[in-house]
Amino acid sequence: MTTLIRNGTVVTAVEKMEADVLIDGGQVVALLGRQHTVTPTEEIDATGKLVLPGGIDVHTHMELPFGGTFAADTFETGTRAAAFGGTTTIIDFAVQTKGQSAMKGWEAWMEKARGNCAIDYGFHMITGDINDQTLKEMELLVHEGVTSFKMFMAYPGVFYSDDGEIVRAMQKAAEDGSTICMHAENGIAIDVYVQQALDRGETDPIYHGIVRKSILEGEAAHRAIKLAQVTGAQLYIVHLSAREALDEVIRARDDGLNVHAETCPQYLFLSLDDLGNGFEGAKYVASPPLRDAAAGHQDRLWQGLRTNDLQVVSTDHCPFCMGDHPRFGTQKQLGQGDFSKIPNGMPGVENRMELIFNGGVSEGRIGLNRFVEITATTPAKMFGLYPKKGTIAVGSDADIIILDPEATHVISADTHHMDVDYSAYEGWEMKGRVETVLSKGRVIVSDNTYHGQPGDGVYLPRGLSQCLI
Ligand code: DUC
Ligand code: ZN
Ligand code: ZN
Repeated sequence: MTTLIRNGTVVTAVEKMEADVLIDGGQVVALLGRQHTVTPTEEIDATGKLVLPGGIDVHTHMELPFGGTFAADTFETGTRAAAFGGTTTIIDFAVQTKGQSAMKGWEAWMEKARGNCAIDYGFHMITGDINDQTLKEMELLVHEGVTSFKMFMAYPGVFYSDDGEIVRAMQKAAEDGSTICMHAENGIAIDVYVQQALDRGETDPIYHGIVRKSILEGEAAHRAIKLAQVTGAQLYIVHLSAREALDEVIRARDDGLNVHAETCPQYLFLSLDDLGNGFEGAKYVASPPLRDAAAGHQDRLWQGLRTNDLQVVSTDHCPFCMGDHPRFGTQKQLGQGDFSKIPNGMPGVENRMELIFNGGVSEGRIGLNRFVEITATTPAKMFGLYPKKGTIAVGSDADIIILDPEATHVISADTHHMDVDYSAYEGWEMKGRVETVLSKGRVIVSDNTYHGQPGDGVYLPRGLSQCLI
């Protein structure tokens, strides 16, 4: 069976062409000029539409146990919502907790995902306990296609690693060629400010944003870069939110170091102001926190995306309900009267592609090719999935979205597909709408309807990063 996407404008990270896309056996088999005589089994008309590589969200947390509860989306609901929004691959984070084997952690996450996903998926590994065994397991995991390891300079007592543990993991990563993904916030210093705020009776969500100072993200980014430099590891800073941290990344890249970074829509579009308005601000509690727009963080992040000092936009999708979740019970409300107990995280996996298209392309901040590059192509290259994923080319998986650049729609929790009872972007009008989504050549979303089933998505063993400087 062959499928032809006809009459669309095909855009990759480097090209824009009037071409028809021929699909066979789940892969792209030809890009054809309009004059061809191919008669496919099935045709999709994309007149007036953009034909783009499916989005790759390299930072999601489905079912993450965190803050006394679990992230609300399962692999089933979260990947289906991702598909609706034009994301056709996720890389989620398997977790190793203290005292546990990393391998066992990965196996547990494989079990959670197996048979449940709507789209293909891979895993990073959160290494929460660096010891001799973990270091050996890092190598074993690379052979299983887990080629990146997330470490936390934040969250003392939970996922936190000290500098010595970071150095040991980075030495091992340098040896194996794997990537260290870093949550760069100085959690030890932040916790002092948290306690001082609570002692003063400052308990509202807004204080989450005030105590987690941007300079402490900059400091952690600097330290992570220096530790990567001394060990020779490749470093990828996750969810970068602060201009101070971006400045460190720019300096490191200018010095020729293998340092990359992602940001997320919430840091490009939302700000400290959203954390105000009493407990409503709990909707926006994530770490790093939303930053003060007046201090210029957002503008600098957009600039970084334009200049390739930032290479990727992911979501850090980690939803918690404002009201009770049917299975997990109380979520954001755990932090009533104490902002430090609000589960950290925001929903977004369904919204990333349209938010970045609307705010980036429709509003003229970035071009179309750059949109594809930061949402699909570089994510694939950064985490060893290219060119199977992240582009439209002969031999690539036919993970393709058809986007109408003129169509508008309004984001709302009433219509989204994430298993969470609010939207961080409620009522926002988007210009540019993902209308049709193909995963490995099959239409899984069209006419606002899901046509796939749990288990369509399979595990992607990943190679090493293809983005070394
Ligand atoms: N930040 C969040 O906001 N949630 C999950 C973990 C993280 O680092
Ligand atoms: Zn993090
Ligand atoms: Zn995260």
